[in-house]
Amino acid sequence: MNRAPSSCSPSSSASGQLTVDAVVALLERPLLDLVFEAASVHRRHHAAGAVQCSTLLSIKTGGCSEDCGYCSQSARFKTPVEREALLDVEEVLKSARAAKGNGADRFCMGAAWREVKDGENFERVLQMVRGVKELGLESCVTLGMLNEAQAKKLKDAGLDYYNHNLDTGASHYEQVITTHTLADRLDTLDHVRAAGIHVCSGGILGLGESTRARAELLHQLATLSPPPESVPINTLVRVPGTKFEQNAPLDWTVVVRMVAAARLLIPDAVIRLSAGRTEMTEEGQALCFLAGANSVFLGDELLTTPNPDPKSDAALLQKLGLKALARDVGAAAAGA
Ligand code: SAM
Ligand code: DTB
Ligand code: SF4
Repeated sequence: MNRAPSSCSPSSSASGQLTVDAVVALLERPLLDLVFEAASVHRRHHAAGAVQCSTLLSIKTGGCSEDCGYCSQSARFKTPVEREALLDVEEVLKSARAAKGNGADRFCMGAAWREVKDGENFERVLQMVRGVKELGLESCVTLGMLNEAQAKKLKDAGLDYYNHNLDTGASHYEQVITTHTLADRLDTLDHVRAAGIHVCSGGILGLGESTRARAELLHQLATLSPPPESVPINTLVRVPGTKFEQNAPLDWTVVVRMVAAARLLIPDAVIRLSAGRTEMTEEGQALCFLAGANSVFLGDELLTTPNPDPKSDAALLQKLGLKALARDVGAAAAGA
């Protein structure tokens, strides 16, 4: 079902349905108007001083069959990443305890798989999810595509969020990935939703996409019914050996515009300023927080690439008067 945004509607079609053209127009608005409106909507829907903090761990690294042109873990590219087997449960829980000690409220585990396969490895991931929940942390996994029964098993293990990004707009998708389709990704999101797991889905900027492709991605996310609870906005980390290693760095305003438009189109979602923060200035990040970003990854590594030093992140949050949450930002805003 298509839906118009609940506030500050960008112009939409006569039927009131959100259109890609309307999202293009939103992305092209004068930057400060866009940020001002997004900030206003943000403050109506969320506790503006709070930032949800996740920590990531790669539980199974490299050797992936897929050809995602940005990814250090695709077996199709010769990158600095070495292939590793699925980690042991205890090793993962040790990292989760450390993440909790460092202020994270959610622990996200990523596997370089095209899809989940039933068997010993999946059972081990289910044990990891149970263990993370026992530590009192929210749990998130990103394991590639999955079917309905697998989503149900993850839910039964206590999984809170499943991350599965749409990555880019439909018109640009085949320039980035050819080994699975956008329709495959949407099917997995349906299974996650049907199992009652919160959906975390966003995309990547800097893949050579047009403004229209960015608008298509936002349109697709905003018209999911319901839209994702969590929307990561990643900027390409240019990994040597990948298809996009030579892509030009993005102008910082592109990220701000994408965050602000996501905030206006999906007012209730938590928007994560994800990969790419090491190349952003503090000022650029500050504008993203003003425009509605209210989540980050904390910790000096993402999956296989660096993230800002935790001390500098703590200092940045302190300078901006933002507080890391020990629980969901959306729940705090609702007074739960
Ligand atoms: N294999 C699973 C999948 O594709 O869903 C999970 C892991 S995959 C690494 C998770 C997400 O990380 C991708 O969908 C992509 O959005 C993001 N990502 C991967 N490499 C990236 C890079 N070099 N720069 C920015 N984001 C990246
Ligand atoms: C997401 O949207 N960003 C995270 C998480 N979901 C799994 C991954 C970022 C990966 C950046 C590249 C790397 O470290 O390999
Ligand atoms: Fe594999 Fe995921 Fe990387 Fe694509 S993004 S190559 S599916 S690990």
